Amino acid sequence: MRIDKAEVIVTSPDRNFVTLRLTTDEGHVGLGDATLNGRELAVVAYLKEHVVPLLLGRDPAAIEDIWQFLYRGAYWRRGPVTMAAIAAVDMALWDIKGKAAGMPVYQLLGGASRKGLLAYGHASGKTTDELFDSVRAHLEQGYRAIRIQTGVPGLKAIYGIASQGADAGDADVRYDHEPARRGALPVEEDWDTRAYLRHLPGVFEAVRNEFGPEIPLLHDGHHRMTPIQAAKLGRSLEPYDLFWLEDCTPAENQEALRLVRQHTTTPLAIGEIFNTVWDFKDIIREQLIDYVRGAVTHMGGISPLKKTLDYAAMYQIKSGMHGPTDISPVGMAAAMHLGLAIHNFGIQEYMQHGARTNEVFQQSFTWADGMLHPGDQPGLGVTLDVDEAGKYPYAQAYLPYNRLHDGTMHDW
Ligand code: EZ4
Ligand code: CO
Repeated sequence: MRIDKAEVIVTSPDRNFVTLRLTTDEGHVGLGDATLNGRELAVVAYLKEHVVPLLLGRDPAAIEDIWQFLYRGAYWRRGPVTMAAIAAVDMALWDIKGKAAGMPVYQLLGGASRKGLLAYGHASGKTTDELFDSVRAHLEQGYRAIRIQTGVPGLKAIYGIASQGADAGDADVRYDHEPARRGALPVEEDWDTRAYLRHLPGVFEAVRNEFGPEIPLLHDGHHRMTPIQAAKLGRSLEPYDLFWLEDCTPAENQEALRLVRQHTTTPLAIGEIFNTVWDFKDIIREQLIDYVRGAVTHMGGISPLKKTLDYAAMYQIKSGMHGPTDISPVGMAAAMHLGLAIHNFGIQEYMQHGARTNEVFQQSFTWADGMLHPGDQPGLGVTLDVDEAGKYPYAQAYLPYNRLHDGTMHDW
């Protein structure tokens, strides 16, 4: 078998997605997600200019060799643009291998280790009342684990809080699902860590009082704290039994987690912006985290993320793959196949794509009783309707950023 066509398809149904579509001489089509939120076209150029010409004529069965060729052969390793591009190739090749074998990808990865994947959704609200409504809406949708994000008194706008979308008056702005916003420039938000640290424990106390002790609750700190602030937050949240505290400190400084770890038993999750096993190596070996947040799309594909998670398994560290709406349905499918197959699955983030996205990408996964399953179609189980995709041209969109009250840029 040979790869005889490689197309890079950009579409923006509810938001921007970059998809690599490989076709073989035997007519098999493989899809890979290469979406890098807010920097999408850099990956498009990387793929079109430097990867597509290297793929044509190759045997698509040689997944590991092609991965090593693209990673080692470039000399310039790692980084979000490079690794999203390689991830798309890896996913598309697993998709083709599955279709050629007549098997879903999870079977090729060792078969199902469980019936389905526990998934968590994003509840949020500016106020505690709005937050409670959002939690109730998620429970009605069947979610059995919920991330809690809330407004902070004195701050105007915070990432991931639903009601800002309504304020913006723009039906296309899905703040309830995703903070990226279409427009020529990113939106500025404000931040005050001390106000946040004062406010959050009371919110979790209220949520536990209202919804009981059983439901797994999660929280995303979005890289905003110093190590000592993160330690303090982790400790103050201990009575509310979090499933995890995510990205408590900026991810570049992995040693920061040692300090956090010494002070709190709140479980820690990190890694949605990590690209390779090297970003995880020390924090896994030192057991500084409990969950690996890497996404298939941003970690270079199914192959390297499986290796990373197998390594994590030796330390009882589990998966918690990133699953926001900027992971395309193809990237989500890849995560579901991998999560179903590995022994150390923890939880899957699941935000739900919009109706237009689901028309562009037809998907075989199921969502029932709070659990995801990738389905049993050969390959990844996603088809891309190219005509439908063509209706939605690329639209510039950025994540927001934030500044402190004195104007200083802060971590987002
Ligand atoms: O900010 O997906 O845990 N989820 C998150 C997301 C990320 C975006 C970045 O592209 O933190 O909302
Ligand atoms: Co996050």
